[in-house]
Amino acid sequence: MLTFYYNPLSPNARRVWLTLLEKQIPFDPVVIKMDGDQYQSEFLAINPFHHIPVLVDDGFRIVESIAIMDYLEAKYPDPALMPSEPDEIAKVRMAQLVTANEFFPKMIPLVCEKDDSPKRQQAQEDLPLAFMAELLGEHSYMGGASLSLGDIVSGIAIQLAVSLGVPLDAHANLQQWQHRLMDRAPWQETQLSTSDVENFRRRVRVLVRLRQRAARQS
Ligand SMILES: N[C@@H](CCC(=O)N[C@@H](CS)C(=O)NCC(=O)O)C(=O)O
Repeated sequence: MLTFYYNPLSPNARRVWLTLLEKQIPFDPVVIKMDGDQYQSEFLAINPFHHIPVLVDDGFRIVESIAIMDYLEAKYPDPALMPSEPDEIAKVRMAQLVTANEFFPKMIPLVCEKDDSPKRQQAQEDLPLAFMAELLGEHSYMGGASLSLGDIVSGIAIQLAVSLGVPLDAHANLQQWQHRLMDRAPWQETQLSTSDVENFRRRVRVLVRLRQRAARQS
């Protein structure tokens, strides 16, 4: 049996949660509260980087959401969430990596700054939405005709940006794609409510302050 360490508010954990649900893989859920649980020695023994998600499969421990998704895809190939054509594979990887390396870091001010802050406005303008819209093009999904691991990673980030007030009006294809994703039962099951988003914002602000304090002390 798979043991999945996560928190329903965590977008990185939601990547794995959605992969498990889309593939209908049974798992034992363990909720990590993220208010200090992640620094307990019991959890640090599982992930020394104090992050969720973590997956443990019969004693085999995997950290890093994208590595876990790759593991699940290799071990449970049906339904496939990776295309097989070289250009489609590249698009799925771009959707994942541009989200993780370019999109998510630029979202931090959207989460942490007050609603009327100029830094927040700037962050909104800096989000690479035009790139993501171009990547999707006229296709139904990032990797072509069917849902992929690229849609899971980028779809979660763009959905979170929208719930933080970012409009998608300039990108009709991204809007339609978001509706397509939200028609799926696993996406409905794991969607954050308005109060969840506020809770998430509060938790991230605390984490950012804790990291700044740790950096000043080192
Ligand atoms: N690169 C990691 C990042 C994981 C990550 O940052 N998780 C956050 C929750 S979304 C976390 O566990 N934060 C707790 C902490 O930093 O102490 C992944 O993709 O799995």
